[in-house]
Amino acid sequence: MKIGIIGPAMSGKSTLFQLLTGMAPSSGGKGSVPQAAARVPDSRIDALVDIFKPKKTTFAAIEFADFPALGRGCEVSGETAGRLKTCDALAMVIRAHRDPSVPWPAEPVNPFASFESFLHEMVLNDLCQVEALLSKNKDKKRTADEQRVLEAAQKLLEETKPLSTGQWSAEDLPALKNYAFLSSRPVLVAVNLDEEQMLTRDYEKRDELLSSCQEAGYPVVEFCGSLENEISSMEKEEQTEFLSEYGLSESGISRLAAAAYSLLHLCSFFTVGEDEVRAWTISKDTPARRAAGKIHSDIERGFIRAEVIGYDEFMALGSLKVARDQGKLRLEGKEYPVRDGDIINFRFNV
Ligand SMILES: Nc1nc2c(ncn2[C@@H]2O[C@H](COP(=O)(O)OP(=O)(O)O)[C@@H](O)[C@H]2O)c(=O)[nH]1
Ligand SMILES: [Mg+2]
Repeated sequence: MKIGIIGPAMSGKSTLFQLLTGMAPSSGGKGSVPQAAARVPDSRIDALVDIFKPKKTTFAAIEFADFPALGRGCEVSGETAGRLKTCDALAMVIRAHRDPSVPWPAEPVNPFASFESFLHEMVLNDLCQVEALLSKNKDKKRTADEQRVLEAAQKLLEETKPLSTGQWSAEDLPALKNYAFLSSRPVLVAVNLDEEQMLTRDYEKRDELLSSCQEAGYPVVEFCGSLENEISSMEKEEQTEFLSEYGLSESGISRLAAAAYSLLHLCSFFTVGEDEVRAWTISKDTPARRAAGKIHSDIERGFIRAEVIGYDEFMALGSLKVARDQGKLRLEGKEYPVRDGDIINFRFNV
C-alpha cells in the first residue's frame, strides 16, 4: 500500500515525508518523487515485546511518496505520473503555521483557502489530463472500459466534482486507478500547525476547514512539524509526558499512520514468539488462509488451521501457555475473517 504526499508548495510535504520515513527527501533532481517505507507505530506491539522479549521486532509499514507541488495544467507526466498511478491514497499537507521565515506561495494565506484552492487545482489537473487523453482520438490502445471511464470523468470534472464522487462500477475502477488522476483517490488532510496553534487547537478558519473536509469525506489529522522533530528524538516516557502537555496521547506521526491505515481499510494481525514479534498488514476481513500467504506462500498453500486469540484477551491472560491451558486459543479454518489485533499461529503442512 502506498500513500502519495501532495499539497501546495512549501506546505511541509517533504518535512512530513522525512518525519514519517526518516529519509532525507532531497535525493533526486527536480520533479523526482522519492519514496520510502514508514513504520506504523502500534502500542500493542510495544506491549507484546515487553512480554516476549523477542530477538527481533517488526512493525507494520506503509510506503510514502513525496510529490513535488503540482501546478495547474497538464504537467503531471514522467516520474510524477508513474508514481501517482501506484498510489492507493493521498495525504494532502496544508499549512497553518505562521512562521514568517517561510514564504506562502500566494495569497490568500489561510489553511481553509489553501485547502479549497488545492482541491480545485486537483480537479483542474485531472480535467486537463482527461481532455488531453480524449483529444488523442485515434488511440487504438484504449479499451471500451477506458473510453467510458474517461467520458464519465470529463463530465464530473466539468462540474468541478472530484472523481471520488462518481458512481463507478467494478469494471470502471481498475481503469480509473491506472490513470494518474488525483481526485479519484482517497485523501486524508494533514494540517501543519505551529506550537501555539497546537496548544490552543485553533487557527484561522479551522471550523470552515474541518467542515469542508467532512463534506468531501476526508479525515483530518493536525500535527506540528517542528514538535514532531523533537518528539521523535525523545525516549518513550519523555514523549508521553511531552505530548500530554499538548493534550495528546499520541504523536502526529502515529495519528497520521493510524488514519492512513483506516483510510485504506487496513488492519494488523500479530505473530509472536521469542524470535520475533511482528505486525502483518492485511485488508479488513481477509480470510485466514490468504492472511497466511502474507507470511509465506507455503503457509497459504499448506494451510491446516489457525490458532487465534484476540490481543485484549491475550493481554488479560498474560501468556500463550495460560491461554492454551485454559482453552482460549481458538482453532479457526481457512475462511475465518481475520480481525485487527488477532494473535495467530498458523498450522501448515507442505
Ligand atoms: N516553523 C515551521 N517551519 C516548517 C514546518 N514544517 C515545515 N517548515 C519549513 O517550511 C519550509 C517548507 O517545508 P517543506 O517540507 O520543504 O515543504 P514542501 O514544499 O511542501 O515539501 C521548510 O523551510 C521547512 O523547514 C513547521 O511545522 N514549522
Ligand atoms: Mg518538497
